[in-house]
Amino acid sequence: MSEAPELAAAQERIAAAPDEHALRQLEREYAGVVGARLAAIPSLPASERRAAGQSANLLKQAIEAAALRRHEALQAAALMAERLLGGIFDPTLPAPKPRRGSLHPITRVTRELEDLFTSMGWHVLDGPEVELERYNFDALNIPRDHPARDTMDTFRCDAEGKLVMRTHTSPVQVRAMERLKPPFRAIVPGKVFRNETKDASHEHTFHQVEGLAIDRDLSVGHLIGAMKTLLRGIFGRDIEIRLRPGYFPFVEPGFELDARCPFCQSGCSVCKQSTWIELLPCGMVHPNVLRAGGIDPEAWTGFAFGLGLSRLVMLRYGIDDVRLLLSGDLRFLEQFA
Ligand code: FA5
Repeated sequence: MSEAPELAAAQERIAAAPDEHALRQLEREYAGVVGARLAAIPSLPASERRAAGQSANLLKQAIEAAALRRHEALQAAALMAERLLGGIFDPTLPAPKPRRGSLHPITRVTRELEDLFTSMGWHVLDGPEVELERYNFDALNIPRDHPARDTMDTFRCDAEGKLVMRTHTSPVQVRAMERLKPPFRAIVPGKVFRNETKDASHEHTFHQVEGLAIDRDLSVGHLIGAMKTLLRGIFGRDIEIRLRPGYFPFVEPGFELDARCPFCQSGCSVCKQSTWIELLPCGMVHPNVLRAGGIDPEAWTGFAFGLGLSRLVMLRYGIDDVRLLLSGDLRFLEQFA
């Protein structure tokens, strides 16, 4: 047999070896062939020995190279098979389910409150988060040198101090009066900002819901009725309330409304053992504020409230740290899915 067809046949058989076992058998077979050739060299005439040695070596090298190529090909195929069967990539499997998001607890409670109030004929209004100082303070009966400005640590947006990040949703009271013809009732859910040190119950960015009703002859009785309806909507049952005097320059009289703790009978950590929770500052709209909104205080009256929505959401879901609400932490948010 001449060398070339012999080599080609060996390479072809090795390239077709179906698996590692068959490949090893062929390697052994050809090692035997090469070994026999080399062993026969001493018995050959001296003139043929050199060529016989070269031919045997050529065969040996060609077989080793072909075996290595086949070995690598078999390994790659085995790896691919493992991937396909081992589930790393299986084109026939159904696609993984997309991760579903959920409504933020603040969004949920806001929507509930919007449903509750719109069902009673209230408007839902919006206002700018970057606010004119005039609306945030002056029009609310808080002039420049008024000490109440100090209680709301303000982020200022320009050197003259004309633009501020609104410190409460109350500026929308005056904006609403400018926009709507009395009588009207409106709530304003929204984000507010204060340059405060953060702790478990204080955030620099938090949510409030402002409420404003303008009509003829409104009284504290109407205010209390509206607050009771609000709390019934939030907690799903009647909640006992009490009013304490509270000072806000834009209401007169002003109150702090406390609700009987909905979580206990005789004191718990939520109500700090007092059985009352401070929930809702509110009051009758000050005549100066009505005037600033273009409404005649001789003809019209109003009541307003400023619900601390972030704290309400904490109460509702038993969240013990306000900083979690806007943390963007998925471990926290996924609990509301
Ligand atoms: C006000 O912001 C008044 N505008 C509320 C008001 C409206 C009174 C209408 C009368 C009539 P106050 O600063 O107390 O008031 O804030 C209202 C509520 O916001 C508080 O009761 C509290 O629940 C919440 N709050 C205040 N500061 C923070 C804070 N740093 N982090 C989270 N919640 C806060």
